[in-house]
Amino acid sequence: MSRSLPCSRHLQLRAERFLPGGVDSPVRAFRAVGGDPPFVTHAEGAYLFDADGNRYLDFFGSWGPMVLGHAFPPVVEAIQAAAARGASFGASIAAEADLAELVTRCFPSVEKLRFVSSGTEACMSAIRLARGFTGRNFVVKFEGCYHGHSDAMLVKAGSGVATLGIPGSAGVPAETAMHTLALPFNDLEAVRAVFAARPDQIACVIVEPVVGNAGTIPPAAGYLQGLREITARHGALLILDEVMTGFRLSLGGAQQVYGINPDLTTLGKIIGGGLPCGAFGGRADVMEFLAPLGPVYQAGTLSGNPLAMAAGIATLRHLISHEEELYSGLEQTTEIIAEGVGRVAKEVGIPITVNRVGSMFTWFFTDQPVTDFSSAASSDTVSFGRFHRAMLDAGVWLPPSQYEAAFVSTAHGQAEVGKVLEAARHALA
Ligand code: KE4
Repeated sequence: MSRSLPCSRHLQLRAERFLPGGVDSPVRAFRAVGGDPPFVTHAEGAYLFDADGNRYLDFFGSWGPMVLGHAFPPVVEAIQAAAARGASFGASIAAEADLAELVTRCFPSVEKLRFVSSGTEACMSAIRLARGFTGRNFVVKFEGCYHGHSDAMLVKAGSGVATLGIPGSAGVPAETAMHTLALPFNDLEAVRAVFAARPDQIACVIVEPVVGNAGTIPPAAGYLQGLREITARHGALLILDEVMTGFRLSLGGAQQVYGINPDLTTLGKIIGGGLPCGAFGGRADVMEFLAPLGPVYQAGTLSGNPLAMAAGIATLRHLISHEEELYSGLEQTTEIIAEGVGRVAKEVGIPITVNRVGSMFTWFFTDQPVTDFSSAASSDTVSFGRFHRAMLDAGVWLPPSQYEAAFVSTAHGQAEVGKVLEAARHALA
């Protein structure tokens, strides 16, 4: 290894020989903020450690799963014990129903569910199920919401509200994109218009109940209730994509916080305790359209994987048994951090809009309120990139994009609050 290069730089160059961009998921490449991504060697609690011996306070938490912090002992022990019994069987195990029972206890709208290996699989499968159950082809999603990388979800808005979606990525055929209608978030009129334009043609509406993938954007008052009423009136299914918000905003996710009863829910991230796991579930009459009971096919070699089930069970058991103080603690710590940095920015004349729901938040570098993707896009991403780099140099690792949510874990305590506020004072000065 060349002495002059930092280890992470050397590892990046090596990774680029085998992996496009040196990464297995694009956002990790730091293209939106510039500079080299540190290579992590290990993590513990609220901290990540890189190949050059640097320690970072972690505010992206593996993009959501690590709500209990890294290497949480009960989860580590559960994974180790499961691994000693064999990693995967491709056969039924009791732990699948054990975790499913915990999920249905936390999400009363989920009468039946199926485990998959990622949030993408959960959303892709839920959409196929909605189309199979209703016999309709069109799907409504919202700009700025991300539901994984299946073709039907990599679509951007056509010119008008009811116009056909257009591919949002190379490799997505127009014939696929045309059945996805992308509307502005927090705009119920647009939803009413698209149902009026396409009566009896829309299978489902899928939405992040609190958007995390445009940065954090809460639903306007009455918005989610409006989606529920409109979809029910038109016989379309409402799918809440709670891959990020599930077990994050409360034990019952956003649907518990906002009192919404969706037809289907997708889950991921926290449900696997850091291991590959997703799930989709909801009304039993809809779920029973799935093979082997019904005509909608869906399958997966590692679905219900023993190690992922063990990690998820250990995680959910801890969240359930410490619910009250755990979620109020996350709320308080996150408010102090998110609003505290907002105040520091205001003191030095830098406009930042702070959007926060529970323990997910975003500092938007704009003086406008951020209520949908177009207002999020008014942010000064160059300033955000400079802020990100300055915070990283100060040992605070924020998600490397203005359009991502930051997360606080139960491992973030008073010392971590002091550290991030101090780092922000220097970074924003
Ligand atoms: P995965 O396939 O990445 O497990 O889940 C897709 C997904 C679905 N729904 C929501 C609401 C999500 O936030 C995600 C994944 N989120 C991104 C972070 N914004 C994953 C990080 C990445 O792409 O590397």
